[in-house]
Amino acid sequence: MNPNLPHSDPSRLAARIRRRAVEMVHSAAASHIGSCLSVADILAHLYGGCLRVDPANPHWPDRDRFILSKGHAAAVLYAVLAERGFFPVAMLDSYGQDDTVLAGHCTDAVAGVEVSTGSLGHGLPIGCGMALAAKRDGRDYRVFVLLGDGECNEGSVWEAALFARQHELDNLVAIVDHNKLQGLGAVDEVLGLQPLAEKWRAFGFSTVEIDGHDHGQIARSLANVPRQAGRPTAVIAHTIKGKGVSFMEGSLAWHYKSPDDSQLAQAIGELEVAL
Ligand SMILES: Cc1ncc(C[n+]2csc(CCOP(=O)(O)OP(=O)(O)O)c2C)c(N)n1
Repeated sequence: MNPNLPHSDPSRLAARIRRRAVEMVHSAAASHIGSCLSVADILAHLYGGCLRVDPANPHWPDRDRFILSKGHAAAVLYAVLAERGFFPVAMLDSYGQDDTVLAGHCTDAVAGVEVSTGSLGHGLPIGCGMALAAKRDGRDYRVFVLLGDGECNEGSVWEAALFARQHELDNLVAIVDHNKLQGLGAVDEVLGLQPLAEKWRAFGFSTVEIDGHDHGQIARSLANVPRQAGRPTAVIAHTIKGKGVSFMEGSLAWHYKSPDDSQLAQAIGELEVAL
């Protein structure tokens, strides 16, 4: 890899997409910045080298598929796609504005976005279909689905998990962004999921728990897929909602709040990355 490209260094790429997401959400006066920041490190690894994708040919049939099932974190996905060269970074300025394709929830009108998401609970079922299609077509692409932990309250997630094991979809990886908060409260209080990793194991997934902000652990967890022949993989990534901006970290309010001008300045200062 060329070390001068931002995607060659996942920690640098993560910082850049955090900053871009904060700026986008600020200028659009939009929500979900906490949800964006918790997955920035994971996205930086996926698009920094893990995924087999070609930005010049986003519909390449043998590409790995990625679905951001928690589609409300669209800003940070658009940021990483732009950094990776799927479309010009200047387009990010239109996020959340009138007449843009960069809608507040993921839309497949954007180059590199596989599936429009935002209604929670749909990404894993769709990912199962893609993974099954790969098997039936004799193709070796993998399918990665990033879900929220609150999203795991949706029954469709667990129906899809049953399906994945039954069909031995070892080309499927479910990554759960386990930031312990959802929109209106703590996951444990709204509808608890513990023991979460044990549940995925019980559903037949080869399951690993990681620190979702530790670059070594993220890289290792994504490097060897499948972990076990015949079994889908689950990566339970322990994360912090709002990670990287002190006053947003672990704060429920930043699910919906948008930073004002002085909060934007403080966030940019803390992220310590020039664009
Ligand atoms: C089917 C459905 N129900 C409700 C919502 C509203 N909603 C948007 S984000 C959110 C919380 C999601 O929490 P989590 O999956 O933990 O993601 P996080 O924001 O913490 O990353 C909810 C309930 C939705 N988008 N879709």
